[in-house]
Amino acid sequence: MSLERRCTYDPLVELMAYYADAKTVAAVIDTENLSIEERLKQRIIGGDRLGIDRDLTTALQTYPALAIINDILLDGMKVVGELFGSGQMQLPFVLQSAETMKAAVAFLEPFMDKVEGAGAKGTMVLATVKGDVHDIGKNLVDIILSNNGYRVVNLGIKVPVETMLNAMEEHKANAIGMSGLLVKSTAIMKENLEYMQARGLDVPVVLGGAALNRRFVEKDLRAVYTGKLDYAQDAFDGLRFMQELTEGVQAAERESIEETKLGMEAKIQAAEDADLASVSVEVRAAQDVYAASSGGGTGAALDASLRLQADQENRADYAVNVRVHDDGSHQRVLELTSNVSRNEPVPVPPFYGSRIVENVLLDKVFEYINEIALIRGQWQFKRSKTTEVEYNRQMKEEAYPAFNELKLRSKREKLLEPKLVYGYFPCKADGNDLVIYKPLAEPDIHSTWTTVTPTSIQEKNVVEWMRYSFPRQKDGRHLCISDYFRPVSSSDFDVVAFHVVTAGQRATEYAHTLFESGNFKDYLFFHGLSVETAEALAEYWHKIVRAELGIGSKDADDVRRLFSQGYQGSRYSFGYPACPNLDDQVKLFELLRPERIGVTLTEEYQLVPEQSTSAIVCHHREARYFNIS
Ligand code: B1M
Repeated sequence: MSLERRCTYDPLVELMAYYADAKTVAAVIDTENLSIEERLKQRIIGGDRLGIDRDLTTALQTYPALAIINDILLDGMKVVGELFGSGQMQLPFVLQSAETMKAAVAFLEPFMDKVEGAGAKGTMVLATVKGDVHDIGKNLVDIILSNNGYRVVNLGIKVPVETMLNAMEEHKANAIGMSGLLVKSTAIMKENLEYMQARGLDVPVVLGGAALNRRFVEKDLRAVYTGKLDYAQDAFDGLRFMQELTEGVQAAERESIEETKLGMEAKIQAAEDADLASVSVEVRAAQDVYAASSGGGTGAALDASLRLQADQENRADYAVNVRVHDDGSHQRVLELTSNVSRNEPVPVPPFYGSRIVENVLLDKVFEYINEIALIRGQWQFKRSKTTEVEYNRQMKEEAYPAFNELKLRSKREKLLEPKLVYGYFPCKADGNDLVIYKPLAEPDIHSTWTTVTPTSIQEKNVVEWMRYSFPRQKDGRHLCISDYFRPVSSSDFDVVAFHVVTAGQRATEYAHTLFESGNFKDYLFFHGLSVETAEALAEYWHKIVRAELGIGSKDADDVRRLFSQGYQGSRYSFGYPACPNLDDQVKLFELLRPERIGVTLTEEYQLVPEQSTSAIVCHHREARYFNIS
C-alpha cells in the first residue's frame, strides 16, 4: 500500500471483501448493477474513491450537488458511523471513508454556491487548549465532523479561550470543541469554562482528550459552567454532540447512552482499582507500617537531631524531609520513608556531563517499537471489535503491510530523524530531594566533563547544581524516586542518567501535510508511527544506558519483555505517575540543553516537536514503576 499515491489495485478493498458485513462489502466490490444513489453510498461505506468522479457526474444529471452530499453521501457516512459504533468497523477504515467523502465534496464544490458554510448542518470552533501541543485527537474530530456535513473552524494548537470566543462570533458557530492530552489541559479547560461563565456566556461546549474522563466533566466541570457541556470519549461522540445541537437527536436517547457509558466507565474504574488494590496489598505485605510523626523547625542542627531521634528509635524507615507549605514556608519533618535498600552498588558511568547522539540508525530504533501500542493504541485496530480470524486478517493484510511500507518510506525520505541528548550526573538523595552536583569549574558544563570524572570525583571538587523534589507515596511502601539513590550521609556519590529523545521536527511537518491534503488514514498511520518511534528511541537508549552502566546483563532477551520492565532499574518520564510534576522538565532542560537537538519547551512544559519524550533513569535494582497517589 502506498501512502500518498493512489493505485488501481487497493488491497484494502480486497480486505473489505472479507469484512463482517458481507452484504455491504459485496456491494462495494460489485456496484455496477446498483442504482447510482446506492452505488455512491456504497463507495462511501467502502472508502472506494477510485473513479468516483464518474459516478458523481452521472448523479449530477439528476440531483443538485448539495442534494448529492446531503441525501446520498452523508447517508453513507451515517452507516460508517453506525458500523464504527457497533464495533464492526475499525478507525482506519472510517478514515478511508472520510477521505472518499472529502474527495467527493471537492469534486462537487464547483457546482455549488460559494457561500462559506452554505449547506453545512452546523459549525464547530475546534481547538487544542492553551499550552497543549497535541493535535491528533482534535484533528480526528475535525475529519469526522467535516465529512459528516459540519463546518469546522480548526484553530490549531495552544489556543487561548479568547481566540475561540472570537472565532465563535466571527463564524456564527453553534459550539466550541476543546481538546487536550495532558492533565494540565483539563485544568485549562476548567479555567476556560470559568472565564466564559464569568462573562455570562452559555455557548455549548464539548470536551475531549486523553486525560479527561466523563465523571470529571459531568460532575466537576458542569458545576462551574451552566451552558450545555458534554464529554466526548472519541470523535464520534463529538459528532453526536453536534447532531443533538443541530438535528435534535433525542435527548432521552443520548441520556441513555451516557448512562450506559457512565456505568461501563464505573465498572472499568472499579476493575482498575481492584488491580491497583491487589498490587498495593502485595506491596504492603512486604514492609512494616509505622504511624507518621513530625517535628517543626529548620536547619542542619534540627536535621541532625531528627536523625538522631530516628536512630535512637532504630527507625531506619524515617527520613528528614522538607515540607513546603501553601504560604511558601518550609518545615523540616521526620517522615515515614520506604524500606528500599540504600546500599545498592553504584555503577561507574562512562562519563559525567552530557552528549548528543545524532546518528542513530532508524532500523535499530524500529526494533524497539511496541507494536501493540502502535497498532491497537495509535491506529486503533481494536481486537474486541472483530472475531479472531478477522482481526488476524486485518493484521496480515492491512496493519503489517502499512507498518512495513511506512518504515521503508520513513527511511527513504528521511521523515523520521531520531536524535537524542543524554548524560550521567553525580547525585545523592536528601530525603525526598535528589541533589545533582557539578564541578567547581568546568569549561563546558553541557559536554563531557573534564575536570571531574567518575573516578576522580570528591566532595571538595563538586558543588550542588540543582535538586529535584520528588513526591512520596502517602501510604503503601511510601516510595519516592530519591530512595533509589545513596543518601547525602554516604561518602559515595551515586549516579543518575537523564535523556531527551526526539523523532524530529520533520515528522510533525509531514503528519501535518498528510492531514491537510486529506490523506486521513495515512495521517493516522504516520502520526502513530512517529510518536511510537520517539518512545522506541527512549526504550532503545535506556538499553544503551544500562549497557554503559554495566547492568545490561539483566535485560530480557525478548524485546517485547522490555516494554514491561524486563531489566534492572527504571526509566521514569516527568508527568507520569511516579514523578507527576511536569515542571521538572525545566531542570532537565538546564541539565541537558535539548535545544541542541532541536527540542524546546512550551510555557506548559511540553516538548516540541510533539514526537519527543524525556526521562530520568535509575539503575537501582528495586526501582520499578509506581504510582504516587
Ligand atoms: Co504521553 N502522556 N507523554 N506520550 N502518553 C500521556 C498523555 C499521559 C496521560 C500518560 C500517563 O501519565 N499515564 C501523560 C500525561 C499526564 C500529565 O499530563 N501529567 C503523558 C506524559 C506525561 C507525556 C510526557 C510529558 C512524558 C515526558 O516525556 N516527560 C511526554 C510529552 C510529549 C510532549 O510534550 N510533546 C509524552 C510523550 C509521549 C509519546 C511521544 C511517547 C507518545 C505520543 C504522544 C502523542 O500522541 N503525541 C505518548 C503516548 C502514546 C501517551 C499515551 C499512552 C497515549 C496518548 C495517545 O497517543 N493517544 C497517554 C496515556 C493514555 O492516554 N492512555 C500519554 C491516541 C490519541 C489519538 O488519542 O489524543 O486522546 P487522543 O484523542 C482521542 C480521544 O481523546 C478523543 O478522540 C480521539 C480519538 O479517539 N478526543 C476528542 C480528543 N480530543 C477530543 C475533542 C473532542 C472529542 C473527542 O471534541 C472537542
